[in-house]
Amino acid sequence: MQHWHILGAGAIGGLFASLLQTAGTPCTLLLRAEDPDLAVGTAALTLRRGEQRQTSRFSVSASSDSGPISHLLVCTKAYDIVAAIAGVAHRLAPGAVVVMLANGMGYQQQVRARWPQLDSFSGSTTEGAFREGRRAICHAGQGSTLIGQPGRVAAPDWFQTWLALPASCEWSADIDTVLWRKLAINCAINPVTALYRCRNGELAQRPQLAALVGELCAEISAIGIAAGQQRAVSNLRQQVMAVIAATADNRSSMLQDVLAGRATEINYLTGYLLARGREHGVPAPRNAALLAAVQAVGTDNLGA
Ligand code: KPL
Repeated sequence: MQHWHILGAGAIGGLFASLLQTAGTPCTLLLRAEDPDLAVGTAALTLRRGEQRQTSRFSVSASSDSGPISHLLVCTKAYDIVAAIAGVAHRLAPGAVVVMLANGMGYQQQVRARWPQLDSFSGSTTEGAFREGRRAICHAGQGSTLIGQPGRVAAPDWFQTWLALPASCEWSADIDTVLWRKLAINCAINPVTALYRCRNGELAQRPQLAALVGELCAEISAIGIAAGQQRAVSNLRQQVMAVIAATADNRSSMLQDVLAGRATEINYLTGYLLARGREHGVPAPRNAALLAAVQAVGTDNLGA
């Protein structure tokens, strides 16, 4: 029987913990020093979909405990992933499964380089969930989740559990393209909304912002093509406009971070993109200006 430990029980971590446990797979929430909402012992989380509410009870363990962890789902912010895994590394035996579900790129390579003995996987989700309170999560929009491991075509056995969840979860034989596509879309939307403090839909409605998004897309595509990611960035502008239309009322995750005074994921989005641009000699002045502007607003450290 698989037993999953969840690091980062925010909206997405809490959603997957609830989905896994409801489907019969036990989950333990991992407490980090900076989690004010949890205490070691047990915790109840209520998942709301429209008028339907379902409460699940989880065991909560401190990261610093000593019990072994065989399957770890990490849903922290991108800039926290390496530190969060370091906090439980003593509990992870060689071959332990680690699934990382966060925006951005760069941390996947950092984790693989630091803990090559772990079986680490990356994912991308479009599930729409937000915290409604300390112990409640609203599952506002059903999306889909893709999980994979660079170079691995067939899904590992443990993934059968995820296939059985009441959510759309699929194995991706080409996770790099999936992550790059999400990175490209986030780079074109998130920093602009964070800087202009607007909802996603305004990027289509305000001509000046729509023009900026178009220029960003052109630079992102040029870098993606130079980095061998043609498939990820094909028709990027259309893909971005479709996401803007589908999420018009949303505040992007980066805008939410800025409004809450938290660090943003800019270094794992635009920072990662610009590093690939430098590697391939592709300039991206619009993206570089946005990186500097968002770094000036937030409290970000260069990590990617
Ligand atoms: O992924 C997102 C985010 O906010 O991080 C988008 C797709 C832009 C939706 O808001």
